[in-house]
Amino acid sequence: MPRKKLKIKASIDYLSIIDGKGKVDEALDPKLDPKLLLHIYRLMMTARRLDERCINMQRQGRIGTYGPCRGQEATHCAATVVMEPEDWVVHAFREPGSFYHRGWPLETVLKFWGGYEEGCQPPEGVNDTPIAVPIASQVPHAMGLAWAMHCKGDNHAVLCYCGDGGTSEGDFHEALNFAGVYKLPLIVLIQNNQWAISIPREKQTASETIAQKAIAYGVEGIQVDGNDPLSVYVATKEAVDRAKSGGGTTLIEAVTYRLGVHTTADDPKKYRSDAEVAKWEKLDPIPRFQKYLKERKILDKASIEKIEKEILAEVAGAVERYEACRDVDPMDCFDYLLAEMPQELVEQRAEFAACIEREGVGLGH
Ligand SMILES: Cc1ncc(C[n+]2csc(CCOP(=O)(O)OP(=O)(O)O)c2C)c(N)n1
Ligand SMILES: [Mg+2]
Repeated sequence: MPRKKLKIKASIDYLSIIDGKGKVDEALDPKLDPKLLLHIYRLMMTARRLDERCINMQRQGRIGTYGPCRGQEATHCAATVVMEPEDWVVHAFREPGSFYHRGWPLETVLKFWGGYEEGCQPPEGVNDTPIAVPIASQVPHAMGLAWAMHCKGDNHAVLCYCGDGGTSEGDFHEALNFAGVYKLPLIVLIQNNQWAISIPREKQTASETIAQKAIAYGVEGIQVDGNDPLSVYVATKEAVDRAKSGGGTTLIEAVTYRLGVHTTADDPKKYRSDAEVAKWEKLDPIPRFQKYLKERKILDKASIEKIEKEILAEVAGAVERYEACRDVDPMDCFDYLLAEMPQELVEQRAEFAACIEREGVGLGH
C-alpha cells in the first residue's frame, strides 16, 4: 500500500475590508446602501449605550448579572441585518443589537437580565430564539431549525451565534457534523472574543484558527475581522446566499475582543493584562466605522450627535418601561417550576417570602 499525501482542501480565506485605522480597501468595499450602513451604525451604537446603562443598573441593583458586548458590536450587528424575517436567528447572550434589529423591544432585553421570565419571550412573529446561557446549547437548536427548513424545502436560512469557548463543547461539533452531512442552510458565527471567562483562546483549541474546523466537517469556513462590520456583512451575505441556493453550511470565525468584563460578576484584571486590553481598545469597531462613514459622507459631526441623542432617549425610555413592569409576583419562580416542591425549596420559599415581607419587593431581588 502506498504512503502518499492526501489532497484535502486546506486553506481558509481571511477577510478584512476596513482596516484597524478605519481605512477601507476600495476593491473589497461592498458599497452598501447608505441607509443600511446607517442602520448598522445605529444598531452598534444602541448596543454600546444599552451595555453601558446595563452595567450601571447592575451596580445599582436594578438588574441582575449582565454580560456586556463592548467591543463586539460590529460582529453581531452586521451579521443579523443579512437575515430576512422568515429566516431564523439563534442567539447566544452577547447580542443586544441583533435582538433590537429583529424587533425585540429593548425593555425585553432588560427583563432578561432583570431575571424576568418575559425576557425570554420573542415578540409575536419574530423567528428568533432567546438568550442561551448554557454554552453552545443553541447550536444543535439552530441545526434542528435548519434541518426542518431542509425537510420542508423552505428557502430560508439560520444564523447561529456562538463563542470561541463554545467551540470546545460537544454540542458545537455534533451540530456542525450533522449540518455538513445534510448540507443544511446553517451559518454558525463564532464570536472569537479571545476569552471564555478566564480561559484564553490558545487554551481553548490547538488549532491555528477556529475557522479551519470547517474543513473537517466538509463545510465552508472563513475568518473575518470581527471588528469590521463590512467584512462581517460580506462573509455572512455570501454564506446566506450559498445556504439558500443549496450550498449548505458555513462556519464564520469573527476575530474580535471582549473589551469589558465577562459579566458583572467577573474581574478580568485577575487574568489578563492592561496592555492587551489597550491594544484592542485601539481596534474598537465604533470609531473605525465612524471614520469610514464620514469619508463616505454618510455621517458628520451633527448627525453623530443627533443619533447619539436619539439612542440615549430610546435607552432611557426602555429603562422606564422596564421599571414600570414590576407587576410580576417574585414567588412565581417557586410556584410554577415543579408539580411538587421538595422540602429544600419549601424552606427557601418561606425564607424568600420573609425577606420580601421585611424589605419589600425591589428590582434587586
Ligand atoms: C454548558 C456551560 N458550561 C459552563 C458555563 C459557564 N460559562 C458561562 S459563559 C462561559 C464562557 C463562554 O465563553 P465563550 O463561548 O467564548 O463566550 P463569551 O463569554 O466569550 O462570549 C462559561 C464557561 C455555561 N454557561 N454553560
Ligand atoms: Mg469568548
